[in-house]
Amino acid sequence: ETESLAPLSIDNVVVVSNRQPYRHRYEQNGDGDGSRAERSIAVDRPTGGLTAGLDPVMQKLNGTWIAWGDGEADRDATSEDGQVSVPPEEPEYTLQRLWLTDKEIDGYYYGYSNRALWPLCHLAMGRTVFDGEQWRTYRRVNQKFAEKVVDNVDDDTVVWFQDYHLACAPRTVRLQSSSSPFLLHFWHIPWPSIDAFRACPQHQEILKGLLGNDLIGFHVTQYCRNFLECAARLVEETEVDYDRGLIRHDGHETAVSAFPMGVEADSIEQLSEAADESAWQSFKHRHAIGPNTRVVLGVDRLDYTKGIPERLEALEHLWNTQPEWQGQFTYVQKGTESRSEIPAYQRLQNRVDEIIDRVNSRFGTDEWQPIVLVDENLPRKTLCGLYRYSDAAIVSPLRDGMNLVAQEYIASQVDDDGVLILSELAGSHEALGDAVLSVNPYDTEAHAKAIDQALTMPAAERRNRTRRLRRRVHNNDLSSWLNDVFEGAQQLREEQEAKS
Ligand code: ADQ
Repeated sequence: ETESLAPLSIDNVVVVSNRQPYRHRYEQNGDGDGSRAERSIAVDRPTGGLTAGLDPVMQKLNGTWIAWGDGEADRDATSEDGQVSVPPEEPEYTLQRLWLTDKEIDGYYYGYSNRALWPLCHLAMGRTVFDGEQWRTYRRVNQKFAEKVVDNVDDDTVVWFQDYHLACAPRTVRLQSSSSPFLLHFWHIPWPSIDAFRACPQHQEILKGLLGNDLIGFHVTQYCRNFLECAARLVEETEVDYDRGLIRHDGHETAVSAFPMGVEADSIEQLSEAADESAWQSFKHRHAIGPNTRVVLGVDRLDYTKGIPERLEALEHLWNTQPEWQGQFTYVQKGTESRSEIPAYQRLQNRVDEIIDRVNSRFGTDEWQPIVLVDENLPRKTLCGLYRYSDAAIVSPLRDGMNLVAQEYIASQVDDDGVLILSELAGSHEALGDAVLSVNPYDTEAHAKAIDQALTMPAAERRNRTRRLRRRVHNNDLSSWLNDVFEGAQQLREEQEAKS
């Protein structure tokens, strides 16, 4: 993977993220009483996505990764000063852990990050909770992260912040560090329009925190435009150059740019090639799906932004208005429980269960169950097998920064035959272009029609569309995204040096 990375003149990188790339945990040996002598430490390593993609880069650059440590095994594996070398068997870089109390995790993670910023950025205004105490905790935890960064940088360091958990940290680093590291931030979720963002009582401080960065990346240009407008109109004394994507504030310049993220297309394709049809048949058998019943797939975290109830209602509408589809296909929802400490997520889970029960009892027969919910944890190869052998997939978020499931589904189509139904409101819709079957997830009738269309599409058209999509996903994969981000930082740094 790292072979494809262009040679970088960046050689000192500090990544800062909420989640850590390696997690230690105790494993029970035998059936003893759990005393220390009978336990050993195991390490969970990154599987898939950004963390897995960034890990080899960090190994190559011998960088530092700052994240919060979680639990007793993490503590026992970490030195006094919070450091642990990873990967454990052949150390290449430093994982720098910081510790948070339960109260801090509540206020910062389950609180402000996921009850204020997450719904705000996804335009779910009715679900936002702007709680003063949670906000102060968020700011304090950001201060903790910033202090760790300050301890680990010099003038040559590129600091890379990940996501909405760390909006305040960049400005603190800029103000408190005696050196001038290059600060880069990637925001993985949408940036809303000013009309939504100004509702956030802390909008000034969030924006100013982010304007501590030298470069901020978003998935698509619309989020960049929204951010530029928020900065121009909500932060006093800013100068914004919309054409060049530059914001000047407090004597410092921040560049804003789109870097559409991709997936590890080659390895997904290999896993999909390796997934054989007999494993697929036994998956179907395990879930009481007939050998000749077609399958439409959905893979999501159980999050209210993913449009799962809306999708289930479109399916219900289809089976109701076109009964000839009853018994013809099963919809398989792979859903992973997520953030279930938060009431809105518990309500969503209940609602999903309710609709599935209703639809299954309304249309189901002894031979056929319309909807199957799979909540078991599937290995990546099995997931790629599901992608490959299902007839169609529905990715219908109400709002999504990018959505990588859509791209993983395309990368898995080694037989060039699966149809992707994709929401117009996902960032990946802009990235994938016109060869997908588009849907507005709020439009139940059109959604049902798209499912009908996916299942009746002629083979030649499926092949044609899939080939075009696969090319796109391969040309814009995860390593090319990493390259673009690092190159963007490097270029800007050179420009800064030339100016000073
Ligand atoms: P997420 O909201 O988590 O990520 P997404 O990009 O769809 O959304 O998924 C990330 C990864 O999780 C994918 O690799 C996918 O395979 C895996 N995944 C999701 N549901 C799963 C399930 N039920 N079982 C197994 N694996 C599952 C956030 C933003 C997105 C953005 C990413 C990356 O919300 O918009 O694309 O970050 O920037």
